[in-house]
Amino acid sequence: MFLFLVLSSLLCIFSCKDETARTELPQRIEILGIELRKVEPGTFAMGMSELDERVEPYEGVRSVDITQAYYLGVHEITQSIWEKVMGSNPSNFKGKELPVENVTWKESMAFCEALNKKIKSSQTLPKGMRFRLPSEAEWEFAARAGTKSVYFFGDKSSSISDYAWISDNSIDGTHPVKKKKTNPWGFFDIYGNVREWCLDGYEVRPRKKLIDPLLGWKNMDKVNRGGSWDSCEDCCKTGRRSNFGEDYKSNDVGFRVALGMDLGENLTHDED
Ligand SMILES: [Ca+2]
Repeated sequence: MFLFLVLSSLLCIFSCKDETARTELPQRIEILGIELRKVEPGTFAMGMSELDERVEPYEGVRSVDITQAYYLGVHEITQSIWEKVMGSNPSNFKGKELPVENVTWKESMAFCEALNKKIKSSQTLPKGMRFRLPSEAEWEFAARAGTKSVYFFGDKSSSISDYAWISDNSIDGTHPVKKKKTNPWGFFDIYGNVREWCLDGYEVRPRKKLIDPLLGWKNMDKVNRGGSWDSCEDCCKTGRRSNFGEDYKSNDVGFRVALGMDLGENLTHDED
C-alpha cells in the first residue's frame, strides 16, 4: 500500500509538473504583427515513403521526437513585418501583406536576430525562447498536424487549391498571406505562396531515431519546404525537401519564423 502511495505521488508530481509547463505557455502569441501558434511536443514520422534508393537517404521516413514545445508563425513573414524589422523591402512582388521574398537564408537568419534585438526588452516572450527559423523537423511536424497522408488534407492533390497558391492558380506571383484554408493546426500557406527556409542544411538523414534534430548545420546548402506559387502539386507534398545555397535568392523563396529554445545551432547571442 505504502509503495502504491509513493508511486502515485511520484506520478502526480511528474504529470502535474508537465501539466503546469503546458499551461504556463499561452496558445497564441502576437508580436509586431507576427501571429504565432504553440506546437506541443510529440513524435511523428518525417519524410516520404516508396522512394528511389538514391533519394531515400535524403527524404526517407525517420521517426522524430520533438521534446519541447515551440511556436511557429501562423503565416509567412510579410513585407510589412520585414520592413518594420529591417527597414527595407527586397521583394520582387510588392505589397504589404504579400510574403517577403527574394531573401537568402542568411538574410532570413539576420531578420530573426534583428527581431530578437528589437524586442529584447519585452517581457512577453516565454523564458528561454528566441526567434529563429524553424528546424526542418519542426516545420514538417506542424505542417503534418498529426496527419500521415501525402498532403495534410489527404493522399490526392485534387483539393490543393483550397489551401495553396501554386502554379495552377497563382497567376505567376505571390498572394497576400492567410487567404486560403489553414492546415488542421491553423497554419496558412504551408504549401505554396513562398517556399520556406528552414534551419537545417541539406544532408543525408541518419537511419535512426532523431530527437530534436538539426541536421547539416555546417552545410552551405540549406533546406526549404512547402513549394511555392511557381510549383506543381507534387513539389508541395508535406515530406518533400528542396534545397538552395545559403546565398540563393528568388522571387518564390521566403520564410516563416519559429519561437523556441536553441537547438544547438550556435547562433550569436547578445546577452547584454
Ligand atoms: Ca509557403
